[in-house]
Amino acid sequence: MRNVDSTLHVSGKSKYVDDIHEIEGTLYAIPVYSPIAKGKLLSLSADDEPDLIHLITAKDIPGENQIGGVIQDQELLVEETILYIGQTMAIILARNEEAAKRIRKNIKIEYIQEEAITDPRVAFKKDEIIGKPRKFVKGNVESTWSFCDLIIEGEVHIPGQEHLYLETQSSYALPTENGYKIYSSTQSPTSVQTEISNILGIPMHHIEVDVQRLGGGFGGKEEQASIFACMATLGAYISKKPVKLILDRHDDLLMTGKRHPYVAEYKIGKKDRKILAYEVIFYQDAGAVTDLSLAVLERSMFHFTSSYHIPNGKATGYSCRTNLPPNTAFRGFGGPQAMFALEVAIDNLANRAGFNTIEFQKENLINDGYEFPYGQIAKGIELQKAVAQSKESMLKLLNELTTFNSSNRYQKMGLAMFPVTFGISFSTTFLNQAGALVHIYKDGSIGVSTGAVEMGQGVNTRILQTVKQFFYLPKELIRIESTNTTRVINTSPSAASSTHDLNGKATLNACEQIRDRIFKFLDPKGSKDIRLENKFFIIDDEKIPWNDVIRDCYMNRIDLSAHGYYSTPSIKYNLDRENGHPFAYYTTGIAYVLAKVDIARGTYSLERCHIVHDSGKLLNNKLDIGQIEGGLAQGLGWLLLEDLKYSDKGELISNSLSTYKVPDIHFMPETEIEFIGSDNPLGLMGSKAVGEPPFMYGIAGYFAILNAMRCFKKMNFKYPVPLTPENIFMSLFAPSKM
Ligand code: LUZ
Ligand code: MOS
Repeated sequence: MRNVDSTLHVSGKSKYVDDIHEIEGTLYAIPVYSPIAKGKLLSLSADDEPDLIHLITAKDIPGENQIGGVIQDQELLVEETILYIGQTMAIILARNEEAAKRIRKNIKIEYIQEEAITDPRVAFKKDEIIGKPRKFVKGNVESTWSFCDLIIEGEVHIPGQEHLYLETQSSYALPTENGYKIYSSTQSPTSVQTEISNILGIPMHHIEVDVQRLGGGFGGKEEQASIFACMATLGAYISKKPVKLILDRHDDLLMTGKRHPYVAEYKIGKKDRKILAYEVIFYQDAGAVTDLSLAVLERSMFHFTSSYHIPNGKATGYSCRTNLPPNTAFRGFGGPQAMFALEVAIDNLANRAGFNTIEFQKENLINDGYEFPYGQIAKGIELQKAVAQSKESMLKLLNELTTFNSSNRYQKMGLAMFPVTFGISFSTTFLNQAGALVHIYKDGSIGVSTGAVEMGQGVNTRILQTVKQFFYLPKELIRIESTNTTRVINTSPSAASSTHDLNGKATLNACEQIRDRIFKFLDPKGSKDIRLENKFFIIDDEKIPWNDVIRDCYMNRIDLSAHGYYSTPSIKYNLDRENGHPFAYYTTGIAYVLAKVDIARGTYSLERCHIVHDSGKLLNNKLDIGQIEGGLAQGLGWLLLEDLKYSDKGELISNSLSTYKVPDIHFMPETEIEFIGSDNPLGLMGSKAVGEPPFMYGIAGYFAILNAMRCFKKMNFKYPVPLTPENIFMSLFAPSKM
């Protein structure tokens, strides 16, 4: 089935926050943010002018000037202490956007500037650490080093990444009779509701948050959308008028946090052809406040052994406070950083040993039964199957490479493989719950509400399909409603690749309740054989149309509406012992990328990509392919193109799309995707979560290029990121300057 939104999207009819019809008298809010990364705010003032309704500062906040979903350590508006460039100090409330921007230009700010920290290891040395350090141990690395025949140590600089959702942070807040209704471009309607409740000092039931869809989220709207929704609602509280706040691209790039950059220090050792021990220290650049950094770091810890059999492993993780915008969730959520660190270590080790890296990788993959350092036993790991299934394709790629490289001196091809094992569930156990509300109207049509937010990933299509298959109905009879906090409450963010599992299963639970009531009405004694089939109920041998049965149920006062609920069974985690079963299951797969580098110029093209991916029982292969291709593009962009740069004053230098390059269609390799198709009872209709895992296939692109460079010149690289033509060229011809 096609994505139900596709026709709306291509015809321009999909509604985003900025498309909502504005109520007359709507005011416009824009943030005034700090131009310095650290210091003290002394004063702030705006010229009087008729279009300025109010300059909102911390003093105007009726509740607590505190936000933060995990740790409340962030002021919505700076009172005195400035922590990063882009931090909001005040909000201009004006009659329109133009006026708001004009007023902002003339704002007078007085401050005292202090020296900023922009390097996580400098923060670490100054003891600027958020939360408790994490330590995961398996076996005993210390006593194993002496058994190794080769040990390598090094450090990896792992880059951050801008989300670049097409729709910038957006909210529209309307005062209602007894509270507020907020349209927000958020992955987490309940977080928006919670934060506003705190800022305004009013209970949650006075706040209604509604989300139709997002123009992309990628994690950037899991936590940080709340900030902007709070600002708009604060404006509505002060003015008693509807208030709109839509960031322009420049403000959005500057104010919002990114994927966390990490520095990783590693040591890895092997004996013969087996990895014996791996030790890593992660210095996470959290930015200035906690945001989701500790949860992101936790996922890095869970994935520090990636897809590899590490008999002795040790990881230490520090979340380091710097004076950059608070870094936040981003597709993969700390997983990519940890996996890239280990992949660099393995690549380095294999190359020093003179091994074929792909062979070495394959010989060290995990299987079912492997115990992860946090105690969960691997199950449903299909890596070996993926290797076997891709054998011929891989030989074809190798053949193409060999032929090309033997006849070209200054252009070289390189091939690399990357295996993905990604744990599915929120690592924060309590978030693994969801609700749904299913209505069957008396004409037989169905309305479904869940906590799931549609952000382009196709969750509405999957839920629609689930209901369609459950009741054997055509898709026209089913409508997926907006996500609204008065219909489905206490929603977890649409995140962690788990949205359709959790919300789909809650929907099924509601459907089952209604079906059972209908069946009981049709057959009170339970003696008949009842089935559903193509818009009909089959009762013994009698066929009654769906609509007739529904009307009959209504006339006989049968409740045709149900609230459904789902919470993932069997997951648990003990933080003190760093041990448990945090994930419902794992999504696995492997990717090969073939790249071609023009040695003399440093330019390259990604030629081909072959992916074997386990999506469980396929629920919708088009959506899955969309997620895999999109994830791959984003992962390739992360390590190859996207050069996120801050100055040592904490100022974003790559602050526009002329200085921050993202992949386009021409950048992408020709991609073939094969599925494995295992069964997975913990996924929706036997499927497996697919949102985040494919992001990490992009790592194969990075090593494909390095391997092409090595085909020209045998050398040890310093693993530059991103692997731009400049960096390739310098690595080859001026390595000492890298
Ligand atoms: N958000 C979260 C996530 O709160 N916990 C997680 O484990 C997670 N994983 C991926 C993406 N978002
Ligand atoms: Mo996410 S990084 O699953 O919002």
